[in-house]
Amino acid sequence: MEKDRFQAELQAKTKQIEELLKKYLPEEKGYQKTVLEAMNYSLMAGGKRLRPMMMQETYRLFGGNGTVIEPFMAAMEMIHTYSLVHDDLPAMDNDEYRRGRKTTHTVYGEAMGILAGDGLLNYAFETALKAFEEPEADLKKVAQAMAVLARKAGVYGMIGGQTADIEAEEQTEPLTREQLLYIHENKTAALIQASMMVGAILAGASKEEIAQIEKCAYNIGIAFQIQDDILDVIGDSKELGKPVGSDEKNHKQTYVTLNGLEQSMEEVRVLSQEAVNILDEIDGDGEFLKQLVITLIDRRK
Ligand code: GRG
Repeated sequence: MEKDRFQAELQAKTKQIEELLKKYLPEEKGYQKTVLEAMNYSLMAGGKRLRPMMMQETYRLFGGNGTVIEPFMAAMEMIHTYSLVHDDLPAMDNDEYRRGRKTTHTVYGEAMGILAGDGLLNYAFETALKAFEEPEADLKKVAQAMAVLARKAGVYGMIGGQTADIEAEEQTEPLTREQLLYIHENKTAALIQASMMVGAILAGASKEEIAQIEKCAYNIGIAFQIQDDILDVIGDSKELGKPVGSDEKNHKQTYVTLNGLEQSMEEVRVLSQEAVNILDEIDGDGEFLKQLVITLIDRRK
């Protein structure tokens, strides 16, 4: 796909997702108004909206064309946003900036930061459950998609990865490759896997195809995290909307500190190409999705 057309499509799709998210935002009223404001503040702070985009594109790849995907797209961005809100808390990374603006706890206080994260996680499931109300909803598929969403976000997914990551920060001996891959697979790849798998499931993909997508999203997720670590070294804080150099400051072991910049960049290319090769095997229109994966190789933010 030609670069200009891809960029125009990317912008249009991002805008559509922003509109979709607005549709599902909770109303800021009642005695719990403050937490609702904090949830919406973090959710509407920008961000690339990659996960809902990948979900929708995978849904289309397998021929999906209904609205049943929409509540899941919004839910995925809510789960992703909650993880960022909690990750920024003083007890975790203690960050002041994210997505180019003050972090949620910096604006609303620590207690509200915790509650906004909790609120977003729970509201994500309340939102995803709305898929059952969509006219074309296939109950079994929606239930299967809910199960994937729940598992990949939980202790056998993202929360598990974050736990291992936090403990690894205290580890003085070098992390093993296996340990690092466990962290990357769960902390980062799990939500990308959930996004793409939910898209495939709701579009009616077969068991084998869902497994193919899980592997493809694994590659994308690991590549995405390595690139994130690369950007922490060579990125621009203005473009990123958050400070760089935090891994070095926190003496954090990453793929880059363990393998060097060159090898890390090469790994991002290889993993992304493998992901594209898997998408090539699937019959359907995967052009935009493939271009998106390629673009992420040298993303700057
Ligand atoms: C607190 C349970 C819990 C989990 C936190 C996701 C996470 C785990 C921590 C956030 C920090 C981090 C480096 C996560 C890895 C995934 C990642 C690179 C997230 C950033 O995703 P982008 O670049 O962010 O898609 P935007 O802002 O564009 O949505």
